[in-house]
Order: sequence, then C-alpha cells, then structure tokens
Amino acid sequence: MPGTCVIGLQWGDEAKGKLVDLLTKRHDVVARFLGGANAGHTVVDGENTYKLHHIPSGILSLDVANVVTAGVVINPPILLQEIDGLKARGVPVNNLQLSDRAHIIFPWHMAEDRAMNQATADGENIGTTMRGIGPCYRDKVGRAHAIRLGDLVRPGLKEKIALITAAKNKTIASMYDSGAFTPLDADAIYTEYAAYADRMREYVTDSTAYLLDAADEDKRILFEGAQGALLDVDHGTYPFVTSSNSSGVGASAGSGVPAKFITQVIGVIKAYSTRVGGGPFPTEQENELGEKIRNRGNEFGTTTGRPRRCGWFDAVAVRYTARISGVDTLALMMLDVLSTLDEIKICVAYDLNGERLTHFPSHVDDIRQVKPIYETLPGWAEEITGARSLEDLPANALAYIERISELVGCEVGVVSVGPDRKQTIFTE
Ligand code: 2SA
Ligand code: MG
Repeated sequence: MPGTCVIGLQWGDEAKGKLVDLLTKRHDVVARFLGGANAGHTVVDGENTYKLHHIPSGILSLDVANVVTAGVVINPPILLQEIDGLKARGVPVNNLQLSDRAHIIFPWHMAEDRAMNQATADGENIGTTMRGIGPCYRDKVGRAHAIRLGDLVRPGLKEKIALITAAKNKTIASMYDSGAFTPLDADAIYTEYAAYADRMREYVTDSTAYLLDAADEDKRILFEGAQGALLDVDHGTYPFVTSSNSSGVGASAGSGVPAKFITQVIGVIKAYSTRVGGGPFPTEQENELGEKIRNRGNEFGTTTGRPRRCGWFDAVAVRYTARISGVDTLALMMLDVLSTLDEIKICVAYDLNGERLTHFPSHVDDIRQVKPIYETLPGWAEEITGARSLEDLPANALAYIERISELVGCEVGVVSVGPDRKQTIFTE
C-alpha cells in the first residue's frame, strides 16, 4: 500500500497544509495524527483561503476521507467553528471522521495551560499556544482524569465531568494567586459539552479500525503531520516542544497504522527558519534581516497571530529531523521569500565551546550555547513567484536548492514559490 507521510522538519509553519492539499488528489484518505487547535494549516484554493486547526487539509477534496485520528486532541468549540466555517463557504464536510479515541480538551486544560505557561524549571517561558494542549496530553497519559470523544458521546458524561471538575478546581486554585481563578462549574460545562457532543456524533468513528482496513484494501493514505519535528516531545528541543510526537515517529503511534505501511516520507522545510514561542534557535536573526523575512513571508501565527522569530536555514537541525523522520524527499517551501537578498547564509555546523558539531545536540543548554557556522551563497535579485519550472529559476536559486539537498542528504522533489497551488514546481 502506498502510504505517504508529510512532516514539518523545523519548528512548524513550513506550509505543510499546501503540500498536503496538493497531494490529496493522489490519495484516498488523509489522516491527521497529532496535535489539535495549536496547529494552523493554511490551504489556498484560488481566491479562497482556509485556515484549518484540526480538520485534515484534504477536506476540500470531496472524494477523499479526512480522518482525525486517535493521536489528536480535540477542542470541540474550535472544531465546530471549523466545520461551520467550511459549510458556510460551500464545502461539505461529509468526508470527515473523528476518532472516538481522540482526547477532548476542556476548560480546565485551558486554565492549566495559562497557569503553567509562566516559566519552565530553567526560567524561560515555553510560550505555548494556550490551547490546553500540554495539560490534555498530560491527562491522557495520566489516565485518571481524561475524557475521550468516545466518552463524550456516551452515557455517564455528566458524572465524569462532575468528578474531574471537583478535582481540578482544587489543583488549579493552588496554581493561581488567591482570587485569580474562578472555580469551574461542572453543570455548565456538562451542558455545553453535551451540546457539542450532539453536533459531533455524526462524525465519530473507530478510526483505527477504519485506517487498518483502508491499509489492507490498498487504499492510498496520506499521514498529515502538524507542528514540526523540532517540537517533538521526545526528540525535539525539550522542554521547548509540544506535548506529542510531531516528527515522523509519531505517524504510527497517532494513527494506529503500522510503520510498514508508510512507503514515502516527505519532509517539508522552509527556505529559512522560523520559530514561535520560547526556546533556543541557533540561526535566529533578531535584526533587520529577521524583520525583512517576517514581512516578506508574512510570518505571523495562524492560530494566535504571534510574530514568528525568523532566521537562516539550519542544515544541522534539518539533517537531524530528516533522519529521525525517515525522510525520502524534501519539499522546499517559501523560496520566493528570500528573493532580493544580496547573500543567503546556511548553517552547516555548530561551534560548541570550540568543538565543531555536525550532529544536533540533545540538551537544551548545548543548543542554547552553540554558535552557527555559516556558508554564504549569493542571492538573486528577481522575484520568482511566477516560476513554474526549475528552468524559470535564477542560477543562484538553483544553487541554493542544490546545497540544501546536499547538506540535508535528501533530494528536493518540490519547490514552492508562493501560496497558490499553481506556484509549485515538481522537480521530477
Ligand atoms: P503547545 O501549545 O503546547 O503545543 O506549544 C508548545 C510549543 O509548540 C509551539 N507550537 C507551534 N509552533 C509553530 N506553529 C504552531 N502552530 C500555530 C501556527 C502557531 C500560532 O500554525 O501558526 O498560531 O501561534 C505551533 N503550535 C505549537 C509553541 O509555540 C510552543 O513553543
Ligand atoms: Mg502553522
């Protein structure tokens, strides 16, 4: 079965949504396998721009099944807004399935995220999206105080919510200064969430069973990642990460489909780097150049509108994430953003206390300390948003693509020069 996986290889926002949308035509199923309303996937179809958070980016293709799998955490009001927004613009969502194993985000998770989002043990703020993601995953692993979509649509919900609200009111109160937290009202939460459950019921499935059957029937499944591999809870820049496996290793865990069914992994990279929230970022440019990239690339969070930190392409980090994700081919996005720069730098190694590193360090202290070692390439003056084939690109842009491919150790199969579907070059 040809299973394809799309993974962001940086800190998220690599324009994965555009790539997934392009690839859906060649697939029968799109399965989103992690994260939740912290993700913002932008899909552009002609004049229309859709911003999706939970719903897989294949939703615009009506004959493709779009599956929110067990590994996702669902925020019901945000999901329902997405559904309503799509319907209001004439996109039917009959092709959506929601896993009954997916965990549900509740108001207590938001309250906990706000309280925890102060500082980590080493004093720097993670800068989460405040969507309750970390607390929900923590409760999932903790088991005692978790509610899955399957629970939301079954009897017994009222009792579960009452029990958890009572426990959470005690623990959350202790996280805030006295008076700063208004205790949660279990009855009100039940009434609100029971209404959400009624609206979500028609989409609920055992998505694991569905996907396993689809795999056995040789259906073509596209596994859609969210965030980026450097935010992977186990393999990223911990603790400045999200709370699930956002690298390639997460596709099977989240979807329930064994790795042997995934025959191709596409690593999505931006032609430069961005990061939102706290944490180390070796090639960050806190200067005019960073500002220029932010403005040209419109680098502001889809979910929260936060300005993204910008910097040069980091080949050390991407080579690492391409390897852990098992990447076969790269999709290089937003190359047009770098047009008009005199020169472009690529980080080819790190200097850690005088030692040259070409592997990505495991400890955040070392990632903070490293100094990037750059190689400088000449830029190109002309805009390239109209390029439709490699021949249309300036020689310096081609040289840049070639160098990234060499340093990361994977071929570049796709180059994107703008948000529209048409602004895509397939190199084969
Ligand atoms: P969280 O909310 O617990 O997952 O945050 C933990 C860290 O993960 C980062 N993170 C992200 N980074 C980039 N893009 C993300 N999605 C949105 C988007 C972000 C937005 O697509 O634009 O709108 O602000 C995303 N989601 C999580 C987060 O910044 C923390 O560093
Ligand atoms: Mg995004």
